[in-house]
Amino acid sequence: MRLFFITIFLLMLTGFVSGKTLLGGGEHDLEAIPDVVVSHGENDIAQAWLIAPTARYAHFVRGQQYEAGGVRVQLSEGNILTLMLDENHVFEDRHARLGDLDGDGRDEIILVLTSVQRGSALVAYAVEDGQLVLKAQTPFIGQAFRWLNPAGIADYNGDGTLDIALVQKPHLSKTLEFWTLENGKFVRFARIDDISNHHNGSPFTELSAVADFNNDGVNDLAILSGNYSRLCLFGFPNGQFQELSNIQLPAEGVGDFLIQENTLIIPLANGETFELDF
Ligand SMILES: [Ca+2]
Ligand SMILES: [Ca+2]
Ligand SMILES: [Ca+2]
Repeated sequence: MRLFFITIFLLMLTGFVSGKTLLGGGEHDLEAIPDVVVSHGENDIAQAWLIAPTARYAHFVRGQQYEAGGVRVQLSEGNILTLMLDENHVFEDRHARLGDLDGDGRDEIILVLTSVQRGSALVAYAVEDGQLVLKAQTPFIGQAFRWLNPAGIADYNGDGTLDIALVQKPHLSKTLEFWTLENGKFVRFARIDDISNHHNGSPFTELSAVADFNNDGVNDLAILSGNYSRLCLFGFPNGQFQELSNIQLPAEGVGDFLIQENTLIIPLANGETFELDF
């Protein structure tokens, strides 16, 4: 009996009981990446987080010394599911995003998957038959040490389906792209050059924000110009891709964008913030 309690105690220490319940959620997962960010969902997935830190792909664009080798989710009904990548891949990402991209009431898990030979791609996983399975993927950039950074998930063009904004190669060619799932495949429906949402080596990956900046009832994207000195607002008024606004900043934008009520706040390189009311 004593041995039984000791065993239970040890299992609780490691965070698992019967491999099904993770006590306290992702923050208490000993396999989680350092400084784990846990995403919370309201559909079939309660939590999602990155695990298995590895140094096998030494790109480290965010200034850290690891990438994630796997992702773990806790379903709303309690079960834990884990997906581990092989030696040729990492999740070159900060957190696992949740969103129902195909409107079936179940969340997809949206991540940056990087091939050690071919660079990054955007991927969406879903829970099927009790497993995490790859549902859709954009093409790999095609070269090692080439990255993409997601900028926001929203229904930007107002057609009722969530879309994903991302910047391909935010330190090099700097192209903003909009993708959506169509018949189970990622399709790109808008792009524009000379936009960025990350400084190479910076821990701040969210130099972008989603809100309805022009008050037409559809969410828009705030992001920076390629030289980080201008705030650019993009939207799809009447379904047409447009730059809604382009504003000179007093200094380069450097920190994660924040939205408080109806104010967009951008941390600047001079230590001050730029604020835009909308
Ligand atoms: Ca779904
Ligand atoms: Ca859409
Ligand atoms: Ca809008």
